[in-house]
Formats: sequence, C-alpha cells, structure tokens
Amino acid sequence: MAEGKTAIITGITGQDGSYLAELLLAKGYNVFGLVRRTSQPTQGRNLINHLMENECFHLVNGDLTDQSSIDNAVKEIQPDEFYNLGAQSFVPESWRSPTMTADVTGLGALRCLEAIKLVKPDCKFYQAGSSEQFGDVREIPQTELTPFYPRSPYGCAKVFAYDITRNYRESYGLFACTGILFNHESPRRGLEFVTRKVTMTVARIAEGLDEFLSIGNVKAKRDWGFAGDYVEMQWRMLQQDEPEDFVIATGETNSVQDMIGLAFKRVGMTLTWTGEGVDTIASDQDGITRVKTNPKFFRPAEVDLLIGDCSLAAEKLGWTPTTSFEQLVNIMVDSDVKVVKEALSNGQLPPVPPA
Ligand code: NAP
Ligand code: F7E
Repeated sequence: MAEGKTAIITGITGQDGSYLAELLLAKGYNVFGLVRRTSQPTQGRNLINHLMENECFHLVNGDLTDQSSIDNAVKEIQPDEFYNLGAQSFVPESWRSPTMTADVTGLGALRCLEAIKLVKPDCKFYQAGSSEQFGDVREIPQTELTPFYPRSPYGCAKVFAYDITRNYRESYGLFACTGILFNHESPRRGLEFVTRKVTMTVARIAEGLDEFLSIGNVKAKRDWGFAGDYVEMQWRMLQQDEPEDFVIATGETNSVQDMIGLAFKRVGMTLTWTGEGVDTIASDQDGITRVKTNPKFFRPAEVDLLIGDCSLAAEKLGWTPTTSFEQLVNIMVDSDVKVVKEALSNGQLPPVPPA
C-alpha cells in the first residue's frame, strides 16, 4: 500500500474507470476497483490489464445491485474518496432493460451513499452524472441550473442518482457531488457508442473488410470531448473545500453526420450526403455508397441537441478542454486503424461493432 489516499472506483473496467485509475495511481493513491463476478475471471474490455501488476491497484468483487457487497467494500477499504462510475450506460439498452438500468444506474448510487453514510461518513463521494439528464433541453446551452427533462430510462435513472446525491449531501452533511458530464470519448470507448462504432467501421472499410457504415439518426448533435480530460475534473471536484455539482463540457456541438464526415476524411474519403431521415445515405468521391441509414438504430425518444456551458468549472476547477473535436476523431480513427492492422497481421479477426 502507498502512503497516499485510498479510493474506491466502481465501473473500473469501463472507459472512465480505466483513465481515472491511471490518474489516481500517478498521484500516489491506493486504488480499489469494484468488479462484478462472472463465471470466468475477466477484466472486462481489457482496459485495466496494464494496471494489474501495480502494487497500489487492487480489484474487489462487488455489484451495484447488491447492498452488502458495497457495504463490505467500504468497511474493508475505509476509502477517503469513492467514485461511482459504474452504470448500465448504453441509452438504447435502457429501453430494453429499464428496471435493470434503474437498479444499477439509479439505485446503485443510493447504495453507495448508504454505505458511506453508515460506515465512513467522511469519505468524499463522486457521482457520474450525465448530460442525458437534460434530454429535451429546456435551454441552450445547458448549465448547472438548467431543469432536467430526461428522454430515456437511462436519463431518468441518472436524474434519480443526481437528486439522491444532493439529498444525502443536504440531509447528512456528506461531501457528495455530481459531475454532469457531456459525452466524452476515446479509443477506449465501447464499440456500441456512435463515435467508436463509426471509427472502428471506418478503419475496417479502409482495410477493405467492410463496404459501408450502417447508422441511425445522423442529425442528433452532441457536445463531445476527450475522456482523459474529463476524469481529471472528477478528481478535482473532490479536492474542493465544499461539495458542488459541475457541468463538464467543451461548449461546442457537432452532429453525428459531422463526426462521420471527419472520420472518413481521416482515411482519405470525402462523403457526399443525400436524402433525409431513414433515406439518408452518403457516397465517397468514387460514387460508392459508404453510409446507409438503418431505422433500427433510431430511438423511441431522441435527445436532439446537447451543448454545455462549463463556465463554473472553468472558474472553480480550472477546466479547459485540451483536445478539439477533429483531433479527437483523428485520434480514434488512427487508433482503430492500428487495431485492425495489428489483428490482421497476427492472423486474428479485428473487432466488429455490435450490429
Ligand atoms: P462504460 O464504459 O459503459 O463502463 C460502465 C462500467 O460500469 C463498467 O465497468 C461496467 O462493468 C460497470 N457496471 C455495469 N453494471 C454494473 C453493476 N451492476 N455493478 C458494478 N459495476 C457495473 O461507461 P463510461 O463511458 O466509462 O462512463 C462512466 C460513467 O459515466 C457511467 O456511469 C456513465 O453512465 C457515465 N457517463 C458517461 C459519459 C460518457 O460520455 N462516457 C457521459 C456522462 C456520464 P462491466 O465491465 O462488468 O460491464
Ligand atoms: O449516441 C445517435 C444516437 O450512443 C449519440 C453515453 O455515454 O453519452 C452517451 O449517450 C447519438 C444519439 O451516446 C447511431 O441516436 C445515430 O443521438 O454514442 P451514443 P449517447 O446516447 O449520447 C451520455 C452523455 C451518457 O451519459 C451515456 O452513458 O448518436 N446515433 N446512429 C447512434 N448511436 C449509436 N449508439 N449507434 C448508432 O448507430
């Protein structure tokens, strides 16, 4: 064990969990990651394999749907800080599995707060909030004061988690806060999310494995940033003197169509778009259709436009995004081209985004 602080991270096997663990270890923390038991030992998407030899990095079994496992982890570890990043985080899945999403993503936060309240009330708590809480946005851009209007069971679960975090802060004096984070991406993003689905498919097309990208609503607009920057803000929120909720965003919005155009541009293809709605397609400079719309990727209720106002975080946390939107897309495309090439040269099948 290092002499520094001790932190628990739920969602350690996910995109943010892996970046946050790296950050805290570099700051001298002892990091305990909560992992779900599976029938076969696994480190999930292999994002934390490189940390397993670090003597300050530990995994502990637990599940956000199981109060005892969270209580036991807090009792045994006695953390100074607790980052609740675990969630069923894929929005379309939240319509297919709404009660599971409410249980993990909503009640999971309450279970963490209960454990802290009863066992270690001086432990600081970070809740991973989401711009999906704004949903059908009530104002543009969205700030910490913008009312919520979630559009999915996932968004509703995150609103509950936000409310209960504030309530435990006000009721019990816990240092508990929510970061309302807008979309953040990286080469570690799950393959089902739109940016990574696009960059992996573009890489496969560039290597001649696929012919076109099958996509949903390309008109939706998001405020996309780089995940590595965002976990630094999670940590900074817990270093404040007083707990406070913050919006973390870039302040720039782009459409899914813009994102796809940049990704194809990175591999030397220029797209021309035609059609509207489910008839939207895009062809490359040689007239080959490279993007087709599939209605199955449309959602029962869409979040059309997100753009955050991060002035409060800029003022109090010193927040400035380091990576532009185009840089982010280029980083992700280059990484996926490398992944595909390496797999092919090793005689392996490259990853395929879920259909
Ligand atoms: P992610 O890659 O989907 O990771 C989710 C993590 O939650 C995984 O480690 C997963 O473990 C874990 N998990 C799922 N169900 C669990 C359960 N029942 N008990 C314990 N752990 C469970 O998500 P992310 O992109 O890193 O996002 C981190 C957090 O920020 C999430 O809460 C997400 O909702 C929120 N958020 C993300 C964004 C974004 O743009 N990335 C924006 C705003 C908010 P397995 O490996 O076992 O599945
Ligand atoms: O979709 C559209 C889709 O799944 C973005 C999660 O991390 O960020 C994420 O939620 C947009 C939507 O992310 C496809 O309709 C079009 O408008 O990448 P996404 P999300 O739903 O914004 C928030 C902040 C979170 O908190 C969540 O946990 O892209 N879209 N065609 C598509 N989306 C997907 N996934 N696949 C498509 O084929």
